[in-house]
Amino acid sequence: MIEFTHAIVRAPGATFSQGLSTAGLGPPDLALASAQHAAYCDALRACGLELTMLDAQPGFPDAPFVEDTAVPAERVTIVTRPGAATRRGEVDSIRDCLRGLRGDLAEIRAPGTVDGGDVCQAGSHFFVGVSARTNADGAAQFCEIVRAAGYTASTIDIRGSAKLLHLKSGIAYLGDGRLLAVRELPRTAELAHLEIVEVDPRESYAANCVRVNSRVLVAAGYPRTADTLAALGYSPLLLDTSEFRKLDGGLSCLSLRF
Ligand code: CIR
Repeated sequence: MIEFTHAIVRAPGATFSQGLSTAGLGPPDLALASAQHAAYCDALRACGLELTMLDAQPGFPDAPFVEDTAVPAERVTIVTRPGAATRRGEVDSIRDCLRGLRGDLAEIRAPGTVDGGDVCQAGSHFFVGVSARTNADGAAQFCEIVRAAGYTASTIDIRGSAKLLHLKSGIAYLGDGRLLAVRELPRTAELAHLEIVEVDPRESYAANCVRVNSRVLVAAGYPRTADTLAALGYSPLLLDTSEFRKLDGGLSCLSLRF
């Protein structure tokens, strides 16, 4: 498993409650979201990561979901082109930040769209979700970029899985050849060599957990998933994400880790 040393995060801004949402859970509370975000940052620090905190962007309510704007892998860093037009402008400050921290960057170009939430790295293989946000052109560009850097890559079409906004809404790579996944994940041939740990259908949201070094960040309130992970020998670190869930977001979306 990659040993992360760094993360980029962005706290929610004044307009956060206007972010995109299909959850039907009502608007998020900014004060609570800010407190949850601060606890998330503390958790990343507790996992040994140094944080770069970007300024809030009131013009982009969804900007705290930084994961969608870039994919910083060991051998290449890709700046994405988010599928939602209202989110495209988020990439400018991410690009500037990553250029300083990571050097040369690859970019997804129009008409391609990719949301980082659709990209799941499992060792040296990238799974790329084709979704309502990541189109076939963007997924193909992404695969070509990472293959040129020496990785393998394949796509998973999740457009038939209405509950999944992004691929990583339904899966998380835990390391050790093991994937946590919701039952409705389309089982492609490239998944065959992985051990798939199925999330209890009552806890689908908790599939979006994040392995960070010796810990696994898990959404609080999903005890079956936390117990399953603990039984497998992982060390779950529970975090309340209620306000981010209201905007269809989860734990992975809130940081770029490298
Ligand atoms: C959006 O709809 O784009 C945001 N409200 C939520 C993005 C969540 N990101 C992610 O799952 N990677």
